[in-house]
Amino acid sequence: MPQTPIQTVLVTGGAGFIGSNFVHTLVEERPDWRIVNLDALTYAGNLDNLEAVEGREGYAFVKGDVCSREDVDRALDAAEAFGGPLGVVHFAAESHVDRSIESGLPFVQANVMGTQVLLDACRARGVGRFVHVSTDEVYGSLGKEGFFTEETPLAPNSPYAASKAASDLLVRAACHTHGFPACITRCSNNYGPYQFPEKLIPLMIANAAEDKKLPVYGDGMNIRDWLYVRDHCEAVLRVLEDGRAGEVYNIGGHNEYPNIEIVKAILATLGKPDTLIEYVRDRPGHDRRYAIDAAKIDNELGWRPRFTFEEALPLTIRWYQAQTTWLQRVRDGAYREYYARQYGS
Ligand code: NAD
Ligand code: TDX
Repeated sequence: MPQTPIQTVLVTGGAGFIGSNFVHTLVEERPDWRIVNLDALTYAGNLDNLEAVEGREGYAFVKGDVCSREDVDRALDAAEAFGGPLGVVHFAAESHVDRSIESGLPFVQANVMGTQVLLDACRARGVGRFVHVSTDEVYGSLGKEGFFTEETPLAPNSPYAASKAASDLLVRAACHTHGFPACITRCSNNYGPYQFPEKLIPLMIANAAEDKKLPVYGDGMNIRDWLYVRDHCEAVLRVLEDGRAGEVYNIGGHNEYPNIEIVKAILATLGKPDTLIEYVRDRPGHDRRYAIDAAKIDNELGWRPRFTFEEALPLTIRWYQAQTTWLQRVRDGAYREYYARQYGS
């Protein structure tokens, strides 16, 4: 039995890539729970991702900014109206490293300020469970050997990673000072359905499908530890139900690949030639390698990934191939019309 019998979940950033997958995971795995989704619908928020749950009893969407106490209170009101013990899962963030290199301030605003506003509001309501969804990037970059554990010192290298590390420290402080019952999760790179095609895997699939060049940064030998998004969502759910307050849980799949191998695997699956690959200028400050030691969440909460890369990468490629309309609407901006149609402007 879960230590806290949650009945309602407030999800922030539920219209984004991982947040929308988490909403779908909850609908499937906890069909009795009520869900409130608070999302500002930035360029990365897409209600097309949630068409299947729109109108469902026990689901409510609140358009709002986590930086606004008024918006957060509205979402908490909606969650309290559903009743029962409440848990909060905080996904909302600016999430793309390249954008943070262009301009760091929106990252400080959404990721740092937004997290503090949310913490204050949740604490004032006596929220009993809170999961802060963070990233392995807060640990910085690894050499050829070793893994990030929960004890690895924070050494973020991009403005994105620094803003996430700052938000982690604010959550930590809320736990330490106020006894606020939060957990922090730090996950490696996700892939799967509904990922905005600015990130490596969906960008490469979309470009290859149109015979466009596939831009690989630097020498293509930077390594990421890839995890299927459904596995991440199930890990977050385990932490929400049974994580120990004040603890950090790393989430990863022991699934390291250099970028160039991912790109070549995508081309091979789509039957496209390697000549589409174009090596381009490296990302400034580009972290060389991420790799997660996920022993703690395995030992304490019994979570480990269900999907192998060999099955889930082709699954993901097929999903994008089948969802040409979704992809087209994201790429030409039409996905933004959904909100106006559904909710009025
Ligand atoms: P995403 O960019 O796809 O989605 C972010 C969502 O948050 C969007 O729906 C957006 O509209 C919303 N949002 C942004 N600013 C907001 C604000 N101020 N108020 C309310 N909503 C706001 O991101 P993602 O890839 O789904 O990542 C979700 C979370 O998981 C982030 O916190 C990210 O740091 C973390 N994470 C992501 C990965 C990954 O590989 N994508 C890995 C580890 C951790
Ligand atoms: O066009 C590209 N070419 C390329 O070579 C892009 C977009 C990326 N890359 C490289 C950079 C990275 O080494 O691919 C790797 C993955 O890049 P991204 O998809 O941008 O992910 P990353 O920077 O690793 O960060 C992601 O994982 C951790 C998410 O975007 C973060 O939100 C998460 O915290």
